[in-house]
Amino acid sequence: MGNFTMRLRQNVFLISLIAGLLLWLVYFSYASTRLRLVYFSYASTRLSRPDVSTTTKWLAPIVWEDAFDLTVIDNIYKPQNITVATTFFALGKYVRFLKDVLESAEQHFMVGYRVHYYVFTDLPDEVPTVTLGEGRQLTVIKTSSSNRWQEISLRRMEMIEKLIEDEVINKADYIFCLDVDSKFYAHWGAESLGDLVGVLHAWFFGTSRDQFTYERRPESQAYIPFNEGDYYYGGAVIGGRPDKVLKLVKTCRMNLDVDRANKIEAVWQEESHLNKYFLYNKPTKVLSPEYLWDDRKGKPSFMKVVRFSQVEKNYAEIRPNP
Ligand code: UD2
Repeated sequence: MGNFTMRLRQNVFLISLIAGLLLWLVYFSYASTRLRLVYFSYASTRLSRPDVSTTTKWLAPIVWEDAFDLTVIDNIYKPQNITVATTFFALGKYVRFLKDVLESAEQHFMVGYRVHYYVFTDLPDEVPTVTLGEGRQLTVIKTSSSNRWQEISLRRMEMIEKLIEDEVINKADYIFCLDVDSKFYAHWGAESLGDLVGVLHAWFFGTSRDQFTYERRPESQAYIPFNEGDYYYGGAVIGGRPDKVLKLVKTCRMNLDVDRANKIEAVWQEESHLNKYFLYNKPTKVLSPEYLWDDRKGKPSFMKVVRFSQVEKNYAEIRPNP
């Protein structure tokens, strides 16, 4: 009887030992696979752009090629069936830019997503017919022009404000407001979406803060002193959730109104007011200059891709005033 109990105990001990070892092996292989996965995803998304900064000081992403995984991003946004409103202003001779910008947008901009273009123009009959993909539509909004290009540019704020309040707030999930004298050259997709989105101006990327062309006169509502400022943002790209962009354009429009009453126009019109707004209301996502390059500019090594770029234009010929 004593022998039988001892053997039973030995067997139970051996079985427990083997089961424990097996469990430990299963756990070890699971944990190491996880570790490897975590390591590789870290290496492929975080370490692939050591040449540029991929976050701001307030930890907003700065979007660069090879710093995001589009498959993961599309898996987030595609099931949501989102609509992206997109505005272009084409007043006077700027109507000639519409064909290229719209055709190239159909090739590269938010492909696979619903897009609703809103084209503001004083020349509706000259809006070109562009074949739009599935889920994409275009609305023309007749708008009065001005004999000053500065006025045309800055009045976009109040017109976007009205458009969002009247329509976009109920119909779209995101909005982008883009300069029309531009062209898409490569993919621009859901990686650009965020609550409040700004773009780094190609000509000021990498320059010191003192060289930024912020409004420097304290009399203007757009005033930024020399010791302040994060980046110089381009006025050609504003984006985000409609309610966030509404707050931005409304604030800028009100500050433009105050400036007008005080007979002062900021050095870069609404772009100066936009820079002031972003200083105190930080964008939640910042697009690198890949999203606003300039055809006249060479391509430094950090620019792995040009997605959207200003086309060359003869300012004297195309603008209504010098
Ligand atoms: C810069 C900004 C622009 C705006 C402007 C303010 C960039 C790359 N560009 O561009 O966004 O902030 O400074 O001064 O950041 N427009 C017309 N008809 C006209 C004149 C202008 O439709 O006769 C519209 C058009 O949508 C154009 C926009 O206003 O894209 C801005 O005008 P611009 O491109 O001539 O201004 P620019 O190049 O100085």
